[in-house]
Amino acid sequence: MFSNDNVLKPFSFNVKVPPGVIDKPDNHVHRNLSSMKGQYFDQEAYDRMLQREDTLVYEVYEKLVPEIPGELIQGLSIVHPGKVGNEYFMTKGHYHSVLGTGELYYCLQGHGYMMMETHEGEWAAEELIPNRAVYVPGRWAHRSINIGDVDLIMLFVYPAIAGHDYGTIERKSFREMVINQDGKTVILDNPRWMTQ
Ligand code: PAN
Ligand code: ZN
Repeated sequence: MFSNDNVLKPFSFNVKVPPGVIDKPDNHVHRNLSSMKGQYFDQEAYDRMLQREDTLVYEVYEKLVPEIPGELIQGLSIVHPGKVGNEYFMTKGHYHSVLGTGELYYCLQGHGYMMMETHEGEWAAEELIPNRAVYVPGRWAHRSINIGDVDLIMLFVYPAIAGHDYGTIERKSFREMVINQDGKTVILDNPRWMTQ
């Protein structure tokens, strides 16, 4: 993490897609199935899959900057293809701790959805295809979901002060889920969603 005394100089970095890497990331996060307990609808399928292997579901590469107003964190999010039962691989999803901070995503490869919702119960899903940008306004929780057969790769940019609130989604889940039903991708009400 950057301390506030660090003076930030302009910089650039190369993005390589595929495979979905950036030069000299400050952080490389691995999220495996075991870190997503309770998030997938089909709990039995989740347990069975985890018994076989703690599969890598998604990765994040970050370029860090001082966490002060005005600075922007950027990086790549890579959601691997796969399903737990009929539900597609996805990120944990979160609200920003500073609720009013937004985020821009730019899809570089793959096919998916950005699932979003507010504390007030509104929800929205935007389709992710290569060269499409999705804007997540402040106040909206967001989760990316890979509905394709290849890695879903997105560049993201968000305010360095945003912070992450994972707890709310871990407790309540998302209102809608994206599953494969008889070979078709559908968005359905999530029975695990809690209103409070
Ligand atoms: C992204 C996400 C990234 C992984 O950088 O952190 O896609 O998703 P989770 O953080 O939900 O595990 C972002 O939205 N940052 O704010
Ligand atoms: Zn975010």
